[in-house]
This record gives sequence, structure tokens and C-alpha cells, in this order.
Amino acid sequence: MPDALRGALISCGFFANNHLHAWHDADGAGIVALCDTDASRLHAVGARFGIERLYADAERMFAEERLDFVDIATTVGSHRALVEMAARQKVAAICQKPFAATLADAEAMVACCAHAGVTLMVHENFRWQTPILAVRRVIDSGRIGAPFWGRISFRSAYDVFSGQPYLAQGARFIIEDLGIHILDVARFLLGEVASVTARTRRVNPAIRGEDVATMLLGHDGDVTSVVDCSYATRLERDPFPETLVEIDGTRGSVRLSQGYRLTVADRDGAITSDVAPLLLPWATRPWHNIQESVLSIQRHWVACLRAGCEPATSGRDNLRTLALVQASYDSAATGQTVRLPAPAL
Ligand code: NAD
Ligand code: 89V
Repeated sequence: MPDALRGALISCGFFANNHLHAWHDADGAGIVALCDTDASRLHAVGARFGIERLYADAERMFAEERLDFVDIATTVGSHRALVEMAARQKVAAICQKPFAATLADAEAMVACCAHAGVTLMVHENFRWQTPILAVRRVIDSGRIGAPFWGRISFRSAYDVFSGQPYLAQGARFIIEDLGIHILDVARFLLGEVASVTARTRRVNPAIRGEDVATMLLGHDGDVTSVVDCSYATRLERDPFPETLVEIDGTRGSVRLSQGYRLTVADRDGAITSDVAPLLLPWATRPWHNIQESVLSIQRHWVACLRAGCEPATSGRDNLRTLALVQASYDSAATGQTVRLPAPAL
């Protein structure tokens, strides 16, 4: 396409392959340059995807390339410097989750991009999963009435550490890495959160951070939800990476159960449908649910850049999810309920 948006991807790591496959499938944008400080990864990924403009240094890449956007898929430690570098160059930026190591860093990144007038999106892809979107459509249809209670659950014993060894090393693990998605889904389905009470523990002795977390959320409008996450739960059939959802409303209920089954029940009965994600040609089970959502969020980015509108998971929006992550750790550390400030208008 002659007027395709010109993008660069920073990272040739574990998850970057999914971004690259999805950019290949997303009409209206393409990756023209790659950057990674690890030369062997940079050259291997460049060769695999046929991308010849390769950089070990992001500053040099910005200086030499004419870019419409940059997709930052590195781990959290480099996010602030790279997002602020993009803003200085007036290049729109996507940043992988976790957006920032601290809320203060995230606020500075949002302010910097706003000041530079560049669009900023956090790659918060779980709410873009086909089954999660199906739950949201049920709620929006009004069929179950007004939601008053929910449970968003992710429990597994899948070995995430073999692909992402850094996850075993941080003082924080499951809320920061996985809970961040599930808390964002809770916001997406049930609205903003005013209070959180959390408990955490570590079951796996081979890792440093917590691998089990339970959060009781008080949403605006007197809605209550439980967000529970575990990487220490052995089940007959491991559901990884499915997020399971239960929502009760004033007229009915919706359940997203294992195997991507969606059941909507009300006084007239219940209907179950299959809301499985597509298995894209480059995807591999069981990751295909996440992989499809990468394509969906990247398509959303292209549509937003073309229309000049704010992405659903903008940096500004993600401040609320990050605040919820921080509040969950604070609550778990103190044993107290933590109240979150009302969202800024
Ligand atoms: P990784 O360590 O495998 O890859 C990161 C790469 O970034 C490495 O190759 C490293 O050399 C490179 N890098 C680091 N700093 C750099 C810099 N300043 N300039 C250029 N290159 C730099 O990590 P990963 O497992 O691919 O995870 C990356 C991010 O993606 C993490 O934040 C992780 O939480 C997130 N992630 C998201 C999902 C999702 O579904 N949204 C899934 C997996 C991982
Ligand atoms: O989304 C992530 O960052 C991943 C996974 C889904 C495996 O937790 O680490």
C-alpha cells in the first residue's frame, strides 16, 4: 500500500515475533526498521522477517529513519527513556505493558507525549481478545441488566518462566505481569475502581515474586468484583492463557468458561455459544488467543492514527490500570483497603 504508515519495532525478543507477524497482517502499516541492543537477536529477526534496516541504538534509528510510529516492545526498564525519545522526535508511540515501573514515570511519559502532541498507546491487548469482547457485547446489549457482581479469573500452572526468564527474578511478579491485564479487563467490563483489598503469596519457591494474588474491587456504581490470578494452580486441563469471567446482572448473568464457551442466562433460559479466537496462520496453541488480540490492538492503532483519535488503551487510560496495580501491592503489604482517587476528567 503506497501510503502505509511507516513503523519501527524496538525489540527482537520473545514477544516481538507476535508484533511482527501482526504488523504483516495489519493493513495500512508496515515495519520498515528494527532495533535491538542484542545484535544476534536483531540480525536473526531481521533475516526471518525480511527487514534490512537494523539498529542497535534507538537514537540513531530515529535520526536516520522517517517514521510515522514506533512500537516499543522491550521490557519495562527501558520504556520511559524510549517513549520520551519518540516524543522528542514527534513520533507516535506504542508501549508494551507494564507501561512503566512506577506511576510517577507513567505520568511523566503521558505528560511528555501530550506536550509533544504525539499519540501514545499502551499495548494492553487482553481486552482485545475475542472472548472478552464477546462478554462486553453481552453487557452492552442490556440482556443481563445492570451488572452488580463479577469475577475475572486467571489460574494456571503454565511454565511462563521458560520463555520469559526475567519473570522469575523480579521482586514483583504476578500482579505486575499478568494481574495488570486482568485488572484492566475488570475495568473494561465493570467500570472504574474506587477501592481494592488484596492478598498475595508465593507458592513456587524457585521464583522471587508473588505467584498468587486475589483482589476484591469496589467499582463505581456499587459494583463488586473479585480478580484472582495464580500461576501455582494445577488443574486437570490447564486453561492457559484463558481469562474466565462471571458477571451477574439485575436481569441475568454471563459466564465465559474454559474452552471459550459463553453462556448467557436470564429468566427465559440460557444460551451457550462458542467464542473461540481465530487460529491465525502464524499462531500456535495455546497462545493463539493472545496472538489474535495483538493483531486486533495493532489494527486499532492504525485506525486511531488515521482518524486522529485517542486509542482505547491510551497512556492516559492506562494510568488507571497502573494505579490499580500499585494499590493492590500497597493493600497486600499493609492488609488495608486502598482507595483510589476519582479519575481526572
Ligand atoms: P525479552 O527480554 O525477550 O525481549 C526484550 C528485548 O528488548 C531484548 O531482546 C532486549 O535486548 C531488547 N532491549 C531492551 N532494551 C532495549 C533498548 N533500550 N533498545 C533496544 N532494545 C532493547 O522480553 P519479552 O518477553 O519479549 O517481553 C517484552 C515486553 O512484552 C515485556 O514488557 C512483557 O511484559 C511484554 N509482554 C506482553 C505480552 C502481552 O500479551 N501483552 C506477552 C508477553 C510479554
Ligand atoms: O502478557 C504477558 O505479559 C505474559 C503472559 C500472558 C504470559 O503473562 O507474560
